[in-house]
Amino acid sequence: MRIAHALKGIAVERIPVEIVGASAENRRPACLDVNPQGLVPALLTDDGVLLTQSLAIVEYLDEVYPEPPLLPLEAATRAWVRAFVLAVLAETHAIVTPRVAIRRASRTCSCFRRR
Ligand SMILES: N[C@@H](CCC(=O)N[C@@H](CS)C(=O)NCC(=O)O)C(=O)O
Repeated sequence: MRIAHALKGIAVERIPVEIVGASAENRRPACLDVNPQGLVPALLTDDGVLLTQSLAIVEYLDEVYPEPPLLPLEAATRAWVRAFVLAVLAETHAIVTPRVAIRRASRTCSCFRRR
């Protein structure tokens, strides 16, 4: 989202949210009031609409601010870019984000727990 904003030349107010460890803010009421999923990024538009999910937000930015376009013109190259995005979002990031990584780590540790 940051890269999309920069490429489009859109100025936004950015509010950092701690998502790791005991000081994680994303599961606290102040953040859950903004995004009940407790995830970042979230984008509040000038019209007061809250958008979530990074791909949906980036596509929204590309539709509302079409220049410069984020996707290449040629169909096969567009497909390559979309495949890369999905590999990161759907297959890689989904298993390393804190809410998932912490559960996976605790499960792995329990395999080696002494009796
Ligand atoms: N599919 C979502 C994933 C959002 C997501 O997992 N964001 C991470 C930070 S990059 C997060 O908020 N993690 C908090 C957590 O796992 O508790 C998207 O693309 O926006």
